[in-house]
Amino acid sequence: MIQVPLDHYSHRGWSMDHQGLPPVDVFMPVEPDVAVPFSALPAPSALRPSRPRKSPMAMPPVPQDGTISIAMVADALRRAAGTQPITLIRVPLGWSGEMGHFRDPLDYLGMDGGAGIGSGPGMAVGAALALRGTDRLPVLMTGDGDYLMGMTALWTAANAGVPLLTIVCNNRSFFNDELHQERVARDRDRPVQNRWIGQRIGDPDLDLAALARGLGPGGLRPTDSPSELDEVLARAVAAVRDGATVVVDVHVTPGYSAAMASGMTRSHEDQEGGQP
Ligand SMILES: Cc1ncc(C[n+]2csc(CCOP(=O)(O)OP(=O)(O)O)c2C)c(N)n1
Ligand SMILES: [Mg+2]
Repeated sequence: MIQVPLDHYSHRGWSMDHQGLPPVDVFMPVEPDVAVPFSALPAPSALRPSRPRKSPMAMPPVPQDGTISIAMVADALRRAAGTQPITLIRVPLGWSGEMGHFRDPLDYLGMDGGAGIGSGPGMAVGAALALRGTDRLPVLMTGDGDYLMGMTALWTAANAGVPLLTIVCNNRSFFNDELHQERVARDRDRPVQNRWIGQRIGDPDLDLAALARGLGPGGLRPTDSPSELDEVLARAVAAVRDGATVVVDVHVTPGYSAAMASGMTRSHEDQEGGQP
């Protein structure tokens, strides 16, 4: 196990930002792309994917109930982009590794260093500005919570003429915290079905694309229909290629990957070694 991080520059010992330190054999405190020349990576087919844990909450790649999953959005985005390389500036928390293979350092820019919800839109505008004039399609795939806490940054993109495609994977919830509340409910023998309280963002549902239009960017009306996805994303990609800042609001099924959901909702007693 080789770890190639610079995380320790942003962590504080007193707050234990680092959380559990992984057991590693080799620690290389440098930028990853300095440490690993891409030619040295094994071909993707040689990498054995880890087997996801089973979780009742895991979002299936293609839901059977006619709703849209994040995996379906990722597939539709690839179809809409065609041969143009995509830079995924951010991915939503429900993203899972198998939803896309990143081969070039510009394929995916990673998360922010501090895990602050609301940082996505601002960082996306900056990244899209840096990519303006290149062959890349700059795409922010974001959760509705991250979008709502920082979306006023999109005015800057409209004002400065920065092409950017924002796809809100709108599960109508701060879903991450529904899972935290579920975990605490389990630990304290409280009703798990109350986990949504204070976290759901619905009733009434928000029109996130209309909010964007109020700031200047283009916003396509919300969609929850798998059959509309291709057409909506094709229109959005065409507009971004013409230089526009565009927001697409896609209603996705709430859920995380199996590994993430089961890790977040295990009670302390369930954890291996019983560590709190
Ligand atoms: C400024 C800030 N407030 C609160 C949190 C705690 N937090 C982490 S994830 C999350 C919910 C994110 O919602 P969304 O972007 O919609 O993603 P989802 O979990 O629904 O996929 C919250 C509130 C945080 N990380 N930063
Ligand atoms: Mg959400």
